[in-house]
Amino acid sequence: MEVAPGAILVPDWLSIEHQRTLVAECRRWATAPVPMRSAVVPGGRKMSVQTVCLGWHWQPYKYTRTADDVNGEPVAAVPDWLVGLGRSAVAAAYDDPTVGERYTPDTALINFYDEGARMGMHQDKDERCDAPVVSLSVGQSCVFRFGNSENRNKPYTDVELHSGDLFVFGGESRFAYHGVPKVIAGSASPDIGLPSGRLNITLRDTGMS
Ligand code: MD5
Ligand code: FE
Repeated sequence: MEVAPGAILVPDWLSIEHQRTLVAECRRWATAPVPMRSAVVPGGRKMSVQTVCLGWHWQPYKYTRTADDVNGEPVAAVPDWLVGLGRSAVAAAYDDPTVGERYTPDTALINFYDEGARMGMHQDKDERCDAPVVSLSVGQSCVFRFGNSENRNKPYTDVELHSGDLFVFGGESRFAYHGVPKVIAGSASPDIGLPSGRLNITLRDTGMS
C-alpha cells in the first residue's frame, strides 16, 4: 500500500517466527554492550522512547561508533541476517529484487515504547545518505503520523501500525516529517514474547565511514 510516493506500507509482512526472533534479539541488544536508554535532547529533556543502536550509535543529533552519552562502549555490529531482512524488505515494498540487492544498511535503531511513550514530529536527517529507511513494528499497535516534507504540521496522514507491519520510506518520502502520537492500549499481540509495549526496528544507511 503506497501511503505517499516512496512510502510503502506492507501490513503483516513479518511472520510470527520473525517477530518472536526480533523480540528475543532486542532483549539481548538492550542489555549489552550498551544498555537501552532514553536519549537526552539538547534542551535537557529525556525522550519517552528508549533506544539502543547497532552499527552506529545515534544520539541527538549525530552518529558515533561509541556510545559516548551512555557508557562509552562501541556498539554491537548489525548482524548479516538483519541486513538480509532489510534487503528482502526493500525488495518486497518496491516489488523489485534489484533495489533489495543494492541496499546495505549500516545501522539499526531499536526503539521501545511503553504504553505512555510517544515521539514528536521530526525528520530523520542525521544520515548523510538518501537510501530508504526500513521500519519494522513488533508488539503493541500505534498511531503513526506520516507528514509532509515542509513542516511538522498538516497535511499528515495517520495510520495504525500493527505487530509484523513493514513500512519503507524512500524517494520523495525519505525526509518527510513523522511521529508516533500514541501507543494503543490493550493491543498487545499474544505469542510473540512481548507482554506490553511496542518495538520498532529501523534499518538505515548513515553514509558514514
Ligand atoms: C518508530 N522511528 O516507529 C519510527 C519509525 C525514529 C523513528 O521515527 O526516528 O527512530 S521510522 C519512521 C521514518 C523514518 C524515516 C523517514 C520517515 C519515517 N518518513 O519519511 O516518514 O519508532
Ligand atoms: Fe524518525
